Amino acid sequence: MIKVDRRRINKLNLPEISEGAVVYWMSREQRVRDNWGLLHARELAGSTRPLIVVFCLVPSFLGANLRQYDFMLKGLQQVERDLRGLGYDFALLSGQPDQTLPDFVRKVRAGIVVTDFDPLRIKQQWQVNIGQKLNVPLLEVDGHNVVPARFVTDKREYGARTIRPKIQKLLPEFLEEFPELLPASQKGEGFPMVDWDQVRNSLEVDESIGPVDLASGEAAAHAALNEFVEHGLGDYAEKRNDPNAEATSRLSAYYHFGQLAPQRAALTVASRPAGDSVDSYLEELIIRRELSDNFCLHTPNYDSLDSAPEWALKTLAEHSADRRDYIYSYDEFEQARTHSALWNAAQSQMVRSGFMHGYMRMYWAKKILEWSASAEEALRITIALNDRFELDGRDPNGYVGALWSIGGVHDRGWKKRPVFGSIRYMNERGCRRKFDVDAYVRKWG
Ligand code: FO1
Repeated sequence: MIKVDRRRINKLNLPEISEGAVVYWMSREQRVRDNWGLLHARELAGSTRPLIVVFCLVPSFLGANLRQYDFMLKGLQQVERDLRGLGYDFALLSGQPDQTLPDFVRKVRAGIVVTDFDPLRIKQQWQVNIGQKLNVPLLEVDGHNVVPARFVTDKREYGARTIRPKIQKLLPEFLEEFPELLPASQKGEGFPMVDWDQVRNSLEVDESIGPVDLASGEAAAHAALNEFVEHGLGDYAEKRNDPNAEATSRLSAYYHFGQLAPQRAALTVASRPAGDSVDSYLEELIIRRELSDNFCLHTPNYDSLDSAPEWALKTLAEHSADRRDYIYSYDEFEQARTHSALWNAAQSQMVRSGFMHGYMRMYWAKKILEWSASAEEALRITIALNDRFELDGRDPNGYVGALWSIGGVHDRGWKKRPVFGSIRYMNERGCRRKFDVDAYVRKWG
């Protein structure tokens, strides 16, 4: 018997459940296994209602390009195959979800709709619009956070130090094994198979940023998790800040597209012998990641400098007229044409592989602050480059990472310096103390 914890579920509109199918509108959690939203939809379907899974493909989502769409579509194709294998219907709708989904729900005479929690503005807006248009309930299920974002706290937290005890207190209740998704009990409507080639051809995205060499899909995500736990985790605490060691998990694209549940990774990592590596990975995976969702959920302008704390805005304003040794344009940054071989190498790593090492992401963004005309401009450039080249762009983690580096979000004040004021400073000398900078430049420069 599937029973999803009610504290993961949030009802977004007023109508009560009526006769008919259950529709699961998949969006952030693009997987079949370990998916609380899909499991709850299955729970509601029980033995009497058909369950239809639908994905709304937006022809151009927040400036995403072929790199991200290619990865996402390959994963979705596997989702369709696996769902059909269990006897479920899968449909792909093209267009804006608030234009297409309500009609679809009416057409299939659904009695209830379930979707994924996502703190991004556009998702929240879609949900409000769709909730208003439906005459059946729209439920949101948090399948991303181990401790549901709406439950852990009802306000924006100051930082890891304030959210950590709240999450830790609830972890024993929420870090539970997932039930298995049972096969369909009711025959569906028999939706035709999606024509994925046609879907690819219908995209209206920038194709100049091409796919990268990372296998997409739920199976690949599980394989990458197991590979990391077997071969990378042991050294994680010691080597995670060394971009040459490749000791990080490289799972972020799988989390971003929902091909891997953070909770699955947490269960797997937590089952290993206790130690610094397990602790520090769980800190990143649970506390830091859930802190990002908390920030975006309670900060509608999460991608603007206005959302930085007051002390940070004050110190940046005091130093806004400081002389900059270098000022680069967006194009110069994009083309890795700065004076710093280390910065250029980090930029090239991201452009070529769709991934920049976590430690370098901090250094890279801090230098954009140092070498831009203003902090606002620096944040704009950082987010634009991140969203264009990273596989996991346009994610709460990315917005919060940029604001941590440039706007002091979730950080505190440090020793004052030109341009930065008391925003934490990083420089190449610090990198040299941590890793072999020349080897990194040789590899990516
Ligand atoms: N979510 C959707 O529901 N439909 C889409 O067409 C879609 C496209 C897309 C492209 C690039 C990308 O990085 C994300 C995309 N997402 C899409 C959203 C994604 O699943 C995430 O939920 C959010 O970006 C972060 O929470």
